[in-house]
Amino acid sequence: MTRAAGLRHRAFALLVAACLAVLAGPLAAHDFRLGPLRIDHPYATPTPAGAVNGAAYLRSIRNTGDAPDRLIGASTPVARTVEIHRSVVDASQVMRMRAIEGIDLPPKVELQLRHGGEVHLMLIDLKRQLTEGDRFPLTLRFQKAGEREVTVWVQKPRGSASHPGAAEHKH
Ligand SMILES: [Cu+2]
Repeated sequence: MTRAAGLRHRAFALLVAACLAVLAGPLAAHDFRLGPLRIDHPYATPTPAGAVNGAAYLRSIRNTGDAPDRLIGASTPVARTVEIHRSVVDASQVMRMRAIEGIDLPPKVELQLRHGGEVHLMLIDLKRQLTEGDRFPLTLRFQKAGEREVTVWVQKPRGSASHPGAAEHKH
């Protein structure tokens, strides 16, 4: 085999491997782009019947650009309002959530906004129950990049409890 043919062969093998990896993925994923921002797999955990609030997450958000941006808000037709929350452990070791004004997205940095993490999007006053398999739109608002509607998949995350404190969340 010539060197060029060998390289082509190798490239093809990698392509096949990549395709197989996608097909074999345990969970399908979805992602969105807005300018330099890459928003990977928005999801929400199912809510119990009658729950007032829910929580939405992003598997990751990456700023591939050279300038900082900031996530400053969100809205969805399934809730009256959306707040960006940070979980903090207070002096008596109780986990509490408080609303924050935004999330900084420094250039070339990938952040995770996953369940069990520090930051989440709180869906306040749900208009309907979120059940597994559901999808709903969520509009994310960024300081520089503007707005992007993404689709949120409602799914039970593997091996996790539900949103800590969601049930007793008060405003
Ligand atoms: Cu919260």
